[in-house]
Amino acid sequence: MSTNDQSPVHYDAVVIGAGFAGMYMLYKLRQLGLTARVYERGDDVGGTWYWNRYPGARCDVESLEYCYSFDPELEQEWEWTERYPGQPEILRYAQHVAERYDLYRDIQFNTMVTKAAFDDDTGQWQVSSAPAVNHIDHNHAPNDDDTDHVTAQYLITAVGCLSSSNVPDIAGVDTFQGEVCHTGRYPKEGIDFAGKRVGIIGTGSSGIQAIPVIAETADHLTVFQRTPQYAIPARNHPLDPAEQAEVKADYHRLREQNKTQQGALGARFDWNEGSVLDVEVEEAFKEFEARWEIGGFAFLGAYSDIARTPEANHVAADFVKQKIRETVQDPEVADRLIPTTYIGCKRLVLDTDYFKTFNRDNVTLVDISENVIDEITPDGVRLTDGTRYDLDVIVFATGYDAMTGSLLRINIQGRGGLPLAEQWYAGPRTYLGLGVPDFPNMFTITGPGSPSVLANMIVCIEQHVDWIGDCIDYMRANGHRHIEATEEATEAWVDHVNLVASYTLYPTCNSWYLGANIPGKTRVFMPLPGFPDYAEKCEQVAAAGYEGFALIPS
Ligand code: NA7
Repeated sequence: MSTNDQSPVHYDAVVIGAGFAGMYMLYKLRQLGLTARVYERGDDVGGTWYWNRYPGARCDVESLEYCYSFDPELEQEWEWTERYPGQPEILRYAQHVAERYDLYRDIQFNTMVTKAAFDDDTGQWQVSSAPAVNHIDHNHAPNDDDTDHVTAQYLITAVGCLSSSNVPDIAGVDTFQGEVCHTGRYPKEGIDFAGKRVGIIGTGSSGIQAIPVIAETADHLTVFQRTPQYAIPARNHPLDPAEQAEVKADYHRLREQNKTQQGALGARFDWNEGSVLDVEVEEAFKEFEARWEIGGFAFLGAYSDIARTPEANHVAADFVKQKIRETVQDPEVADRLIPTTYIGCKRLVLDTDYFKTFNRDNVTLVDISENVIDEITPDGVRLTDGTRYDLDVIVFATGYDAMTGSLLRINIQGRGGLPLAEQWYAGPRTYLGLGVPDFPNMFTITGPGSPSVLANMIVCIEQHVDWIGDCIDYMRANGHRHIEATEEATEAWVDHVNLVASYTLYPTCNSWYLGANIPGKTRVFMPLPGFPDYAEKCEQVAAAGYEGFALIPS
C-alpha cells in the first residue's frame, strides 16, 4: 500500500475504527458491493472493548440487548453467559463476528488515520495513516515517517464516543517510578496488584467498577475522588439458559419494542408512566426498593419524571443517599461518598459492591475536590496541602474527551482545507449527528447530535449504519456523487438538540456529556436524548429525498 511513486489506492469508502460501528459498516458496504478499507489503532477488533481491559470492566446494558440484531442466525447462535457482559466476553463476541463475516481481511490494524482531507479538485477524500503509537494517552501523535496515502469517495468515522482517553495534566506524572495506566488504555498483560499500594484517580463508571476488584488483591487502595457519584447495584448473575431461550424465542419483538424506549433498551422492564410526586414518599421508596433489588437501569423507570423534574429527582436521589448511609459504616466516609448533583445528571453507574468496599481496612477515600493533586512524585501523589500518599501503582480512571475527542484528534479537513476543529470551534455542529456542512460524503457514526451515549450504543450503531447504507445506495441509484449537510439544517438541528436537552436535568452538572470534564472544552450538550423520535426523524429525512442535505450530481 506504500504509494511513494504510484497513485494512491482508491476505495469506495474508508472507515475509521473497527469497533462495533466499524465492523457493521464494513459488512454493510460489502453488501452494497463497495470496496472498503477499515483502519484500526488496536491490533484487533472491539473498539472500546478492546481497550477497556481494567479489572471489573463490564457493560451496563444487558448482554441480550448489547449485541447485533442484523443477522437472526447470529443472535440465535451466540450464547451469553451473564446478565451483563464482561469485557472479555464482549471482545470474544466481536472477534466471533469478525471471523464469521470474514471482516478481518479488510481491516488494517495497528494503524492510525492521521489526516483525512477532502480534495476539491477530484471530489475525493485523501486519507493518510501511520503506524499507531502505543501510549497511555490516546492523543499521543504517531510518528509521521511511515505515512500511507489512499483515496476514497466516502469517509465514514466509526471512532467511538469514549475512546480518546483523558489523562489529566498533573505535574510530575512522568517522574513516577511505579506503574501508571489509564483504564481505557489498560495493558493487555494486566497489572498484578498483589501486595502493592495502589492509587486510583476517578470515580466514574470505570473507577466504580475497578475499585472493588482492585481492593481484593491490593495491599492498600487509595481512592482519589473529585466528585461523588450515584451508583445502583447491577445484580449481575449467570444467565439462566431458560431465560435466554425465552428472550430468543421472542427476540424480534423485543428488539422492536426497545426501539420505542427513550434509551433503546430495557423493553423487559416496567417503565412507569406516573409521577413520583403523585405518591407518598413511603410508597415511592417501596417502589425504588423493589427496583434496587432487580438491579440496573430499571431503577430510573420507577417514575417518568425523575430525569426531568427537580422535585421528583430529589426523591430518587434521597433513596440512594439513604442506601449509601446504610451501607458505609463510617458516617464521615459515607458523607464524602454522597453526591450533591441530580441523580442521572451524570451517567448513572451500575456497580457491584462499590459502597461496601469502603468498609474494608485496606481502602482509603481521599476527597480531592478542593485539596487537589498538586504533583505526582517519583514515590506517589502529593496534594495541595502537602499530604503525601506513597504508591506503587497509579490507575487513571479519569474518563475521556468524549464524543468529539477522537474525531478532532485526526486532522480532518473539509472543502477548501477547512479543519473540522475550526468548523466546531464553538462546539460540535452536525445535522442528525451524521453529517457536517462543508464535509461532503463524510458520515459520523454515533456522532454528536445523535442519541449515541444516551441510548443502547448497539441499537444506535445499527440504526446509523443502516441509514448510511441506504443513503449511499440511494445516491448511486440516482446518480449523486456527493451529499452534504446544509448550513440551515445543521443550525436548526443544533438548536433542536439544545432545546430537547433543556427539558431534562442533564445540562445541570459538570458531565462529559457537556464536555465539562476537559479543561478548555466548549460546553455544549452533545448527545440527543430520545432514541425513538430521533430514529423517526432520520426516516423522514430519507423518505423526503434526504431533506436538509444537498445532493450533488456526478
Ligand atoms: P467518567 O465518567 O468521565 O469519570 C471520570 C472520573 O475521573 C470522574 O470521577 C472525574 O471526576 C474524574 N476526573 C477526571 N479528571 C480528573 C482530574 N483532573 N482530577 C481528578 N479526578 C478527575 O469516565 P469513566 O471512564 O468512568 O466512564 C465513562 C463512561 O464509560 C461511562 O459513563 C459509561 O458510559 C461507560 P469529575 O466527575 O469530572 O469531577
